[in-house]
Amino acid sequence: MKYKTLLRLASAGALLLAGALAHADPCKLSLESNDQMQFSVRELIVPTECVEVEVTLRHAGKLPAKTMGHDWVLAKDSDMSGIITAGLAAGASRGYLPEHDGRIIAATPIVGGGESATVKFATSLLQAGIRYVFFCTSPGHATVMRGTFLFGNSRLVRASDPPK
Ligand SMILES: [Cu+2]
Repeated sequence: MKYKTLLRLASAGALLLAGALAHADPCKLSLESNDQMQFSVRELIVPTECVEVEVTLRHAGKLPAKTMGHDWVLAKDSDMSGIITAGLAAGASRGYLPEHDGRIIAATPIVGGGESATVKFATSLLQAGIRYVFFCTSPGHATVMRGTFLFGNSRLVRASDPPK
């Protein structure tokens, strides 16, 4: 009796897993931010097969954009501090993002608690093997709200696999 129940549970679990995998599109990424000034991931990886990437940033917190707003900005490592400085100069009314700044590869608008925003961009803007960074341009946030964005870096993907 007990054994049978266990079997049924196991097959239900397998079905759920298969469903999740079938829906997972490696070209569509999502991450969360919160009231503690954090992103939910430190690294995002996109396979080189993706022609277009879609990134969705969700704010899982409760604080409004005015006090704890977050955005998701993608750029080259070497451009990050320049973009943040220009974003500060642009100010809150422009969402702490400089307008028409060629250094910005992709950016979402700023979101507050309970909101989300999505940005789509072509991977033709990216070079394989270059280390990109993503970060938040709200004042002071990028010191903690930042991570690495990799476009098809299989060597690094393998390095994170469990050792055999
Ligand atoms: Cu932020």
